[in-house]
Amino acid sequence: MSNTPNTPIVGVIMGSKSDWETMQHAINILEQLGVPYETEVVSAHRTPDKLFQYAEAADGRGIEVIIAGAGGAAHLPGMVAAKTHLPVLGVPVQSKALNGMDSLLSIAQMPAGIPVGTLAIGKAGAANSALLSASMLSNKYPAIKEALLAFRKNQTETVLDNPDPREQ
Ligand code: RP5
Repeated sequence: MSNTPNTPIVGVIMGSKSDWETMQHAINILEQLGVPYETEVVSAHRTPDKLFQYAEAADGRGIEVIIAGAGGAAHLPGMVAAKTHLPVLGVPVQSKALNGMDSLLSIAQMPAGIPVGTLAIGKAGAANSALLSASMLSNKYPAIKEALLAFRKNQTETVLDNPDPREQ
């Protein structure tokens, strides 16, 4: 059990600024839960050397979980996972050409030995990547556990308090 550090413990990277529209939903949840994070663009194809440097240095800088979002030929999460033992959560960004099926299959179908925890396509996957990060960190950091449990309780109560589907 530890106090939540002031320095980032979750790294949220994405292949392009165009992924921000999706990945901001991960950031929103991390902020709600008080999880220290960092975020930046790291492209598997356009900045491959930066990808290697980021993945190799992450553990030493105190990062405990990496969330990687990418679309299309989405090699970012898998290549990051290949260069670090840290858990990597992959978010398939919904591509224009193939609606994210390309992203999903690129990220999910890893060879045995190098896992990527693959989330759903798009906004739901981004939000859930942050919630899953919080779950992974919750037994070490009591404040994150408390925030996560409160988030879930509030979500449940909101649904129970509004059972009429005709009312928005
Ligand atoms: C991937 O290619 C990115 O993750 C993004 O989803 C996709 C398109 O990138 P842009 O052409 O919009 O920069 O590398």
